[in-house]
Amino acid sequence: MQVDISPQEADSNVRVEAPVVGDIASCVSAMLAAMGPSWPRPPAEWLSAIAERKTKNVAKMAELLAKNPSPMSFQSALNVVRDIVKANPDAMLVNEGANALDFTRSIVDMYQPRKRIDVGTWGIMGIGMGYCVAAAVVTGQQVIAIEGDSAFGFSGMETETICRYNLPVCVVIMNNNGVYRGDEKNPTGGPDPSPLVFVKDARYEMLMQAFGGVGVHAKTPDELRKAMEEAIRTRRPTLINAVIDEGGGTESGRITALNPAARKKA
Ligand SMILES: Cc1ncc(C[n+]2csc(CCOP(=O)(O)OP(=O)(O)O)c2C)c(N)n1
Ligand SMILES: [Mg+2]
Repeated sequence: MQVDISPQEADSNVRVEAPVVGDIASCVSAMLAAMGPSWPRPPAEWLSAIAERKTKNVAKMAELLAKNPSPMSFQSALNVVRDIVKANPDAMLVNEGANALDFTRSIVDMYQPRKRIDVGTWGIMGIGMGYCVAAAVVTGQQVIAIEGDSAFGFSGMETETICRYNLPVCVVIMNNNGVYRGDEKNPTGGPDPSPLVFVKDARYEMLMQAFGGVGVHAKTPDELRKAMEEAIRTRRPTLINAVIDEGGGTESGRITALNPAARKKA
């Protein structure tokens, strides 16, 4: 069963047996009303097993969010973003990347509908800066973009557009020096870097400074928090280069395992 506000989404990636089109709260209310009060409850054992797993996961995540490692982990940086979004529920949240996407999806809560725009089902990199420009112009609200460093690169020149129109956009780059992580080795043993890694410690914030916006190099959660608060207070175009542990990510979706040749080698 898939509940979606957009009918085109049903069957878009896997076959859906029961597409339900509508706002999810209205759909659930309608289903509950149709089921009536005599619907048998699921077994208590199953419900408590799920509750137990949930409590364990929440506790594990709370522990990771509270840690303060140097360099920052995705979790310690996103703990800050989570607080800032909570304090600014009217802001639009834009999100793209791999780990930078997956972790943000699971850590940063939303408080109002239609405030979150990300790469969607197909994970298309490059939408981020265009979304920022459009969201700022259409809504007039503050925009917060959480970007992987690779994802940002697909449309990073739009920082010029953001500055040209002086849009209230705060871009936070989760800079782990590459795609998934920044410590991959060239598998052929040659002198070139692995295709997954970028120039170490690239100073992306200078790109925003080049066009007259604010650029911040943030190495701690405190620096990140201060810079995000300042961006929202001033509504100035801002790019925060958040330095993340280059070994802290994983290959998103474990796609190598889907490659039959790679599986044979393993
Ligand atoms: C248009 C497009 N090209 C390529 C990809 C493949 N791809 C998926 S995620 C990703 C980048 C992930 O790196 P980054 O944004 O730095 O995220 P990280 O995992 O490092 O946080 C790429 C290139 C894609 N999804 N879309
Ligand atoms: Mg990255």
